[in-house]
Amino acid sequence: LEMEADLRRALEREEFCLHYQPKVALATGKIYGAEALLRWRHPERGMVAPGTFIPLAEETGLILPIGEWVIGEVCAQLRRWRDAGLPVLPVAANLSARQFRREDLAETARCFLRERDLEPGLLEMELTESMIMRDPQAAVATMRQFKDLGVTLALDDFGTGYSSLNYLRRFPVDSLKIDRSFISDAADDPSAAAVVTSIVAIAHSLGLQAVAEGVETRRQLDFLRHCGCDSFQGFYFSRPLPAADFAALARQGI
Ligand code: G
Ligand code: G
Ligand code: MN
Ligand code: NA
Repeated sequence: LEMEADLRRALEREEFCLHYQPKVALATGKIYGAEALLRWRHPERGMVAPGTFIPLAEETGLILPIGEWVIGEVCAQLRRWRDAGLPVLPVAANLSARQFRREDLAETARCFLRERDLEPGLLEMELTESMIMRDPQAAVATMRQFKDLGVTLALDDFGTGYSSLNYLRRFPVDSLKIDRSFISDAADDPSAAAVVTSIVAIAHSLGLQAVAEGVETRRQLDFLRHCGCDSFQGFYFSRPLPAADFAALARQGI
C-alpha cells in the first residue's frame, strides 16, 4: 500500500494545503465567506483531489490528524489575513465521520481559535446527514458544544441523506447546503426544481439559511434567486482558489 505510506508522510512533509471557494450572498451579490477544501500536493503525482485519498485516510484513521490539521490551518490562515490587513471572512471546514465522533473535537477547535485569537464566528463546520444519523444523540451533543462556543454549523450535501424532518428540527445547525446534484438538474428538470424549492422552504421555516452548492450557470443562479436561496457557491462564481487568489478576489468583491 504505497499510497498509505505516502499519506502518512504527507503531514510531516507539509504536502497538504487548503483551497478556498467563495460563497456569495443573495442580498449583496458579494463574497461573504468561503469553504476550505483539502488538496494534496504530491511530489510525483501533482495536485491530488480529496476524493482519491479521503476514503483511505478514513479507513486508516489518518483522517484524524489530517482533519485536525485542516482546522488548525483554517485558523492559521484567518490569522495571516488579519495580520496582513486583508478582509477576514468566515471559513467553513469539512468534517469527516470519524473526526466528528471524537469527543474532544469542539475542544480542539476552541484551542485553535484561542491560539490565533479569533472570534469563533469566523469558523464554520460542515457536517453531513449520514454523519449525524449514525448516533443522533451524540451528534446533537457535539453540535451543541460547537454552538456554545460560537462556531457556526452547516448541513452539507443536504437532500442526499436520510435525516427525518423530526430530527432536522432538533439539529442546532445554521444552514442547509443543497446538494449540487439537485442544482445541476434544477434548471431543466421540474422534479429537481421542486426539491430545491422545498429545501429552501424547509430551511426558512426552521429559521435556517439555504445555501446552494455547485452553481455553474446563469440559468441555475436565476432559478435559485427566484427561490429565495440565501447564498451560492460554485464554478459560476469561482473554483476553489489558493489562499492568496481567494483574498484578492474577496478584496475586489465580485
Ligand atoms: O474539492 P473536491 O470537490 O474534490 O472535494 C471532494 C470531497 O472531499 C467533498 O465531498 C468534500 O466535502 C471533501 N473534502 C474536501 N476537503 C475536505 C476536508 O478538509 N476534510 C474532509 N473530511 N473532507 C473534505
Ligand atoms: O461535498 P462538498 O460539498 O464539500 O464538496 C465540495 C466539492 O465540490 C469540492 O471538491 C469542489 O471542488 C466541488 N465543486 C465546487 N463547486 C462546484 C461546481 O460548481 N461544480 C462541480 N461539479 N463541482 C463543484
Ligand atoms: Mn462541503
Ligand atoms: Na456538499
